[in-house]
Amino acid sequence: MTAPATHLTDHDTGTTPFDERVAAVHSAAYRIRHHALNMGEVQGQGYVGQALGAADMLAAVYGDQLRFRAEDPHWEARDRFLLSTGHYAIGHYAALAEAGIVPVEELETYGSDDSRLPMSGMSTYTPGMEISGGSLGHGLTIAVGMALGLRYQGSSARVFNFLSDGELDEGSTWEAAMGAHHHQLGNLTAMVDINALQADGKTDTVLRTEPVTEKWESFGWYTQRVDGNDVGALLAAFDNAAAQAAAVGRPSVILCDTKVGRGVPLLENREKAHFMRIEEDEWQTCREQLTAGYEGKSA
Ligand SMILES: Cc1ncc(C[n+]2csc(CCOP(=O)(O)OP(=O)(O)O)c2C)c(N)n1
Ligand SMILES: [Mg+2]
Repeated sequence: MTAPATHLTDHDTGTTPFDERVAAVHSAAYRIRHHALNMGEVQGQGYVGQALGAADMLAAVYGDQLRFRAEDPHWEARDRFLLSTGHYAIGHYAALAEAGIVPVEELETYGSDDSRLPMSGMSTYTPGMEISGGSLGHGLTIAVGMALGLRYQGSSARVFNFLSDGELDEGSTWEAAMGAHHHQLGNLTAMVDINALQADGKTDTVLRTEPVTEKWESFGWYTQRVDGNDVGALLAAFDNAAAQAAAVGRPSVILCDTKVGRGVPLLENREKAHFMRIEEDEWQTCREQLTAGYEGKSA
């Protein structure tokens, strides 16, 4: 019997040139966006803008950073990816499909009765979904406990927590940030999607959280802020975070400025972008715009 295949990162192999890694993640992000559009079309609406905005972050973490076994999502030594923002599940499912953890054919069941892919991420439904994260502000608290627990067990697995900028409104996020520093959780990396948007409008009109970088630094975290739609910048930041990773040390945060609807001009400037309604005849245009932009960029 052959051993199950482990998804090895560049840190394990140290062989893949940086530009090849960027190209691989860039094309994975394109497929994630494509999947998200197809899934959104089933419902006619949804959190499509977030999936498009965060696709590069998701592609980078699943394609280049996480250690996992696609056919064994509970493999004990896996790195953990915690989706704090349950409403981003559509993008996460697309990334899980790209990673081979969820079959691509299953994506069309998104949001349907009896589907393993409900609208909000649920750990009991979906392989690879570590937590049920829809109640915002709890993901990082769980990540802290998990990172501490893994360290007690002597595991070298890392914990990645995906947060949104809206979650920076939550006191529990900052309690967790303090706890992570107190316990010196060098095995924890937070990635924050700063898309400047929340359910009630633009982030700076709901609750001004800036200066975000200085806040995380003052909480003792190794802090980097990058263009979250620039794959090269993302991978460089993840490499820096990986180089810092240790059983005992500073936790890392990567603050990612992204654009809602990224890659589909029709959706990039849409009003009411938090939960988009997209007309029946617009989905094909979205896909065409996505592909045109991708081919233009990679030509
Ligand atoms: C504790 C909690 N409060 C409120 C909500 C309702 N809610 C769902 S999404 C959302 C917006 C949060 O901001 P963000 O995740 O940045 O929004 P997006 O970028 O997706 O528009 C809110 C307030 C929730 N899910 N959990
Ligand atoms: Mg937001």
